[in-house]
Amino acid sequence: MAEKPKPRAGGAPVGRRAMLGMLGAGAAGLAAAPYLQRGWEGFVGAASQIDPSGLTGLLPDPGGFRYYSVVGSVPHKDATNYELRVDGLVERPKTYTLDALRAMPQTRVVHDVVCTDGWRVENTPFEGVKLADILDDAGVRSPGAAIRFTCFDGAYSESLTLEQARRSDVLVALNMQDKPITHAHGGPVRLYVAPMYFYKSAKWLSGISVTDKVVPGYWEERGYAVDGWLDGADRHSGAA
Ligand SMILES: Nc1nc2c(c(=O)[nH]1)N[C@H]1C(S)=C(S)[C@@H](COP(=O)(O)O)O[C@H]1N2
Ligand SMILES: [Mo]
Repeated sequence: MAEKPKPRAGGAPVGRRAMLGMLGAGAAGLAAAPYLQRGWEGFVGAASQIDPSGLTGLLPDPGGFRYYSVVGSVPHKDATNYELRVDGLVERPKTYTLDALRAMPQTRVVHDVVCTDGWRVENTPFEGVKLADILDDAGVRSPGAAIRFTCFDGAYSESLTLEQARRSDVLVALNMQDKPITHAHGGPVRLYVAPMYFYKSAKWLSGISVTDKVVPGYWEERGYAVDGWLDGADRHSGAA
């Protein structure tokens, strides 16, 4: 699997230790800012704004996850303003509120989370609406064959084939580790594709569009495999 492209600052490559040192200096400056009152997420969000290269992804959070975003700042959304738009090659285009998603049958999937950068968080529960149920609600029409996911960060995108999207271990997730998904982890709603590397699990999910063929997503345009199967994944099982 290709690595994320190496970021550059001022034209010169910045090593991981150098960047972490710079972040350390930045953290001292941030101590006076209100960010720290928001705890770890506020710090990481703030640090990512002074670190457009994205290397804040190297900061481990207490749960073993690392924060990733391809943009510096992402709007916060909650039940008052969150919307998920389902459109493209469907019979019934539809927009879901957070409450509407909460009212649908919920499925819980427990699986290891694995990033291509080498970290793993074992046995992580995610819970939400099966993507298959949302697709059935909208009614995929011919020649629909794939899904394009978009995000309210305004930049990230992902894709799945229709067959992958209909698996019962692919969720429009509302909970992670049995709590509502935090903003830092892509809340209030993120995609969760249990049998694939975590880059397939788009954070801050806002759009599900049925397309006639796979449209490569953000990292896929930058060299990642479109099929992000984990080693040992059962590629043809419909089940979790
Ligand atoms: N919108 C969005 N979704 C994203 C990403 C991103 O940068 N933006 N990064 C992906 C990658 S590479 C990983 S490993 C996970 C990280 O999720 P986390 O920040 O909750 O640990 O989100 C995936 N989904
Ligand atoms: Mo990742």
